Amino acid sequence: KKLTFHAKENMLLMALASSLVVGVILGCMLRLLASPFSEKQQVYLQFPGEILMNMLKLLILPLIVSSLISGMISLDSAASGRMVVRAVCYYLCSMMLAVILGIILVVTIRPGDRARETTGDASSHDDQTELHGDTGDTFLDLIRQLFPDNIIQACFSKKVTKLILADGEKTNGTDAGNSKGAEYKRKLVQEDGINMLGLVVFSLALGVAINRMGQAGRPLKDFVKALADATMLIVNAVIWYSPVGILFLVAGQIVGLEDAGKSLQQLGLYMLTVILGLLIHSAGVLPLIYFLLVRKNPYRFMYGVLQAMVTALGTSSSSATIPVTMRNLQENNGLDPRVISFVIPVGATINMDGTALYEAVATIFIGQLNGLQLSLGKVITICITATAAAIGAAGVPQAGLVTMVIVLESVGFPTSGIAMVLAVDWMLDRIRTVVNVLGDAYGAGIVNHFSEDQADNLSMSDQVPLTTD
Ligand code: DAS
Repeated sequence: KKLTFHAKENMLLMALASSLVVGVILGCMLRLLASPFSEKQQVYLQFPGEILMNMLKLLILPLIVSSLISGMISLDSAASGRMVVRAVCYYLCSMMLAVILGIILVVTIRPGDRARETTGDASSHDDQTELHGDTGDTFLDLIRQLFPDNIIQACFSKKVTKLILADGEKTNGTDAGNSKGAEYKRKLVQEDGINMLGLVVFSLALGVAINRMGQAGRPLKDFVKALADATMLIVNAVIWYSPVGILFLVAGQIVGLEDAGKSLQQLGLYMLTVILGLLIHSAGVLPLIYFLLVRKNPYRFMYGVLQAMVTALGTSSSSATIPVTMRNLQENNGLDPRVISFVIPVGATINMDGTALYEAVATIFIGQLNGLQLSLGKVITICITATAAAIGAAGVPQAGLVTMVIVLESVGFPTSGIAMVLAVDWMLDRIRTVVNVLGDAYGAGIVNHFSEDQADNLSMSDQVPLTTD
């Protein structure tokens, strides 16, 4: 049975990898032979991929709620408290390391200076047009400056959130960057998608409440356990469809690309800087941290979550990848289901190493393009705000592009620079999402190790397995 299981897993992995390759080939062929593609044709082409995205998104709600609550129920408060502290410490350290790596690379390679020299256009420094208009209310402006968007979104109604973010109607910039940036911010604020942060906080609170109920909470405990099992059964079915979905997602994205040639030429060095940073962080820094703390083969661990990494590459969404990440960690890497159900939903919401690195690099690149100087103070500010912006970014496509506004504003760089990096964000978003998911997986592996090691023995009222065997 075990052999069959591994054979099935490897077969699925092969199917996912080949669907990526076939998707790229199909996309390129359609661009060459059938361009230009109308919007409607692009919709038809991406439709099978949209079905995958929506199926995975539908699974997030039942999976997060049931797994977080069952995680809370199965751990005594001391063990869960220690687990949260370990996880958050790891998240902050790994994101800060990613930002520092990104800054070192972008300051060394200087893609923006090179691009400016080649194109010769020293864009004017004074287009400090703000994506945000001021709300004219000091208190609201203070909230807007202090908190990332999705924390504002979790705490306030949509109406108040829109007022605080003052997006759209107050935009006084005319160039593409501002309108695009405002469009993304509007999308983030108005998107009716699940507010992950609110969901995580509610689930943890409900878990504590059920624990407090003692015997009276038993029916809810049994219900939550059954819901977690049933949801993972559906995940097992959806994951077999994912190669088809990923193929059409990638093909549709490539067909819809704007003039890739021009932007690749101008932004090639910038892309190289981001991809190099993401590669070093995911193939070097994260495995090293895991090895130093857990003393096990980090690449074998990475192989166990390869399905999740490919799903992240195809969907550009770490939230949508949660079901696959949890399944891989449980079935391939053998982590304790209670740790997984605790650490992954939180990690996918706030731990984004790839996004943190990307925002630091993109911000400094935009500064270089505008010939703006980078003082030590600005570097320190970028370290802090890029980490905060990554924490605030939702696990949805191109969220990191929106929260980058926080980093740009913190150092007074023009938010209109977003238009510069927009053209290649579709690819960088995929790759940074893979790094985000890998960072979450290593975080779960490390927390799991210390939970076993510290004889936390995860004392629990009852065993709550994540997946049915
Ligand atoms: N696509 C986001 C994610 O799902 C990352 C980002 O936009 O930066 O993690």
